[in-house]
Amino acid sequence: MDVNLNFKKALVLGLGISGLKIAEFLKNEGIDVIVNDYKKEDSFKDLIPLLKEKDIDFFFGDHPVELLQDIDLLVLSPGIPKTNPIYQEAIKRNLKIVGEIELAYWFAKVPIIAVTGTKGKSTTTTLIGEILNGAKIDNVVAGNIGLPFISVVKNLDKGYFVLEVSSFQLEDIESFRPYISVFTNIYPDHLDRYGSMNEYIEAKKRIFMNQKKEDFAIINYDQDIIREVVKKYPVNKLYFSENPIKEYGIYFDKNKLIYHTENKDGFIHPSPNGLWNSVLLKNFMAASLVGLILGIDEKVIEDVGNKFKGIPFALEKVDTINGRVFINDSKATNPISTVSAIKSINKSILLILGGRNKNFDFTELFESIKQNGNVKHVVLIGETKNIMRDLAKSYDISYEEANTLEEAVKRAYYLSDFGDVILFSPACASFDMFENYKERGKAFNKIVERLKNEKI
Ligand code: UMA
Repeated sequence: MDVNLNFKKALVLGLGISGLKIAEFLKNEGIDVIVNDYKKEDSFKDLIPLLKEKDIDFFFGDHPVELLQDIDLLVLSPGIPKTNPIYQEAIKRNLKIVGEIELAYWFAKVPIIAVTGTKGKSTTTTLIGEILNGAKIDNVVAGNIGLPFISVVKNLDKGYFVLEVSSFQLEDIESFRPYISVFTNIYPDHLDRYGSMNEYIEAKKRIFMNQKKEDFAIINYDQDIIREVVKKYPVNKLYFSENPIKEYGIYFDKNKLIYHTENKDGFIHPSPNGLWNSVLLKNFMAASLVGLILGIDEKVIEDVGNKFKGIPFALEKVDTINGRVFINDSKATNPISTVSAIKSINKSILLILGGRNKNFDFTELFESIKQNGNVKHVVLIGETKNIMRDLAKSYDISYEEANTLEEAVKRAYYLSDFGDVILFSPACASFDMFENYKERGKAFNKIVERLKNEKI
């Protein structure tokens, strides 16, 4: 659609990657812009020359309501909570308030496939992009995955946007209407922003709120709560499940994914080496349904499943050395993620654990390791070594300690047998030994590469 924004001056709250792209976009549309962030000016010294060059006004260090003077549009970055004083005042004044996703949506010329859920959003979004690529359908993958929608919304005239959308982003939509929505799952999360699980669900379910009967929703059948929530929307519903279902959708049965849609029934038979864990398989089921709705050939979908290695540092399959599979889950910066990683792997595991101590209680993690029974040994690194050593002892879990990640990987390799998985899922932040989880992940991959080349 051709849009003419009828606003004179916008206030953009938050100057992270979304805020900057929103401000630049609005400025290009001929609107005066002021950006406001509660961090001190010092944090933005590299950005200020760019803001000045683009004639974007700024105010840092606080969120004073006086900034609303002359403003007729307030745009929120996703990380701005609704307790923000400027937001509260703007509501009182009945000002137009939108989030980045809504603003971008006004300019989108192609249909949208939007993925939400607590876990697996990025993986599912990436898989959908890969399936569209495989079918040679134009697409751009963006959103919460790390690329603001607003920064690419003018890049496509045909094909699809494949967007990862967070609950934060969904809070501030109004007309945003995906052609296909995907709801991967829901677990307690962001409870610092939402007072209760109910509030969190309220935000997430907005993904369906503008969908019509010609649109599609792809839903996790195995969570009653999501099935219940989607019921009242007029959208076409397709489900994915670990067990046989009668409804339209896809399920896992005897190494095959059986699908049943309005137009077609059939199966997809991905190689177990490709989709090697149950979480990934479920994400793939959801992505496959998108492919099937769009009429993409099963073989193309299957091929994506067979080649997919996972997204970087999130249960990423790095390599196989002498029958040992090395998995990089550096993104697991809390115990819950590591528990979920262990549960998703149906093989014997050597687990590398530990990092910055963020005062987590690791009891549940060790309880889970004990109960699950598939972790045969843990190698401990980082600041949490002492706490984890005590827990390993008290749960009678075989463990040892290492001084560096490299030493840990070598020890795990040494202790492993053919067919084992060496899983690096630290359950902690990385800041004791690395700059961030990505650097930590890269370091792990390099160690595995060196190990393969027998340089260590
Ligand atoms: N800020 C304020 N006042 C506040 C809170 C924050 O001024 O009350 C400022 C901060 O000082 C900072 C800026 O706002 O300078 C950050 O804005 P933001 O938190 O909205 O983050 P962005 O950099 O714009 O990135 C956002 C998403 N971040 C969040 O939702 C927290 C990114 O998702 C997303 O990739 C990006 O937009 C592009 O769409 C990250 C994320 O953690 C990966 N998402 C959460 C998740 O996945 O669980 C929802």
